Amino acid sequence: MIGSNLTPSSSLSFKGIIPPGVLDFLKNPDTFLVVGHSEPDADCLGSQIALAHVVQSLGGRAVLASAGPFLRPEIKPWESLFLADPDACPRVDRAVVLDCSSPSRAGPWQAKMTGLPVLVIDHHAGTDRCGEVDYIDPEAPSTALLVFRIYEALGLPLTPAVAYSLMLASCTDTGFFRHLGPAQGETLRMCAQFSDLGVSLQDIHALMTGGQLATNLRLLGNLLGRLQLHYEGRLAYTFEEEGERESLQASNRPSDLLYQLIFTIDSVEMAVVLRTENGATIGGLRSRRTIDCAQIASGLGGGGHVRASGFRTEKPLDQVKTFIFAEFERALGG
Ligand SMILES: [Mn+2]
Repeated sequence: MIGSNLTPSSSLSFKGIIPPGVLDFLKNPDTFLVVGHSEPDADCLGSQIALAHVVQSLGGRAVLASAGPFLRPEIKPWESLFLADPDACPRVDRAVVLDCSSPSRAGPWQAKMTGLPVLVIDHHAGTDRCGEVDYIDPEAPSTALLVFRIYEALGLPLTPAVAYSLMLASCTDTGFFRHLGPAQGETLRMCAQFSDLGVSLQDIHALMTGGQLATNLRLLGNLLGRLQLHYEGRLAYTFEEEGERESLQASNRPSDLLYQLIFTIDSVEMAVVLRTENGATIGGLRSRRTIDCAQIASGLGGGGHVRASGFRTEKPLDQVKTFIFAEFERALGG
C-alpha cells in the first residue's frame, strides 16, 4: 500500500509523512513539466533539479522551467538548465510545481499547467491546495527537504549534482542553518549526507556571501542610514528610493545582509523594507519570532513564510506603510 513504508516507526528523525499518491504520481513514463516560482531562489531551483532527477530515475522525462531572472550569483550557473519561454516548451503530460505558494507565482508558466494533472510540493504557509496531489508541509524549513524525503522513500541513490542542488537549496532557506529552531535535525542529517558525498559547505558559503560589489554595499549603507525604529524599537523600517539602485550602479540590494544587520538590534521583532518601482510598491517583511509576515503580506497581495514574506502592490508606499504598521500594532496587541 502506498504510504505504508514511508514512516519508519523506529525513527524519531523522520517526522514528515509523504501523502499517498505523491510517489504514484511520479512513477509515470510521462513528460513532466517541473516548474517553480518567478524570481527564483536556490531552494526553488535546487528542488526542481532534484525532482527532475527523480522523474528521470523513474523512467519519465522532465522539462525544467523557470521564468527567471537568475540574478543571484549562486543560481546563475543553473540558468542554462531551465527553459524560460513557455512557447518553446515541448508537449508535457503532467506538471510538478515546487516552492510556489500559488500557481500564479510560476508567472508565464502557470498557463502551461492548465488542464494537466498537477502535483504541488511546497513548504509555504497557506499554500493553495490546488494540485491533483498536494505535498505541503509548512513545518519543513525548505522544499528541498520534501524532495529529499521522496528520494528516501523511493530508495533512489543521490548523485553529487543532486546532493549539491539540495544542499544549496537548504542553505538558502535556512539562512545557512541559523533559522533552524529546535527539533529540526532532519535538515542537518540530510545535509550531513551531502557533505559526506563531497559537497563543500565552505564553497557554498563563499558563493552565497561573496561576489558583492562596493556599489551594492553603498546602497546597503543608504538603507541602514534611513533605518527608523518604531514601537519602542520593535519595528524597524527603511526604504529604497526609486532610481537609487541605478544611480549608485548597484547590481542588487544585499537584502540578506540588510536583514541580518537589522536583527542584530535585540529589540527588533519585525523588519520592513519598501521600495517603489513603476508606480508599484514592493516590500519585504521579516520577523524574529511571533509576528506572522505571511499574513501581513497576504493583505497586500503577497505571501511567503511566517518569518519572511514579500509583496508587490499598486497601492502607494505611504498607504502600504500605514497598513503594515497597523497590522504590526494589531499583532502586538493580539
Ligand atoms: Mn523555499
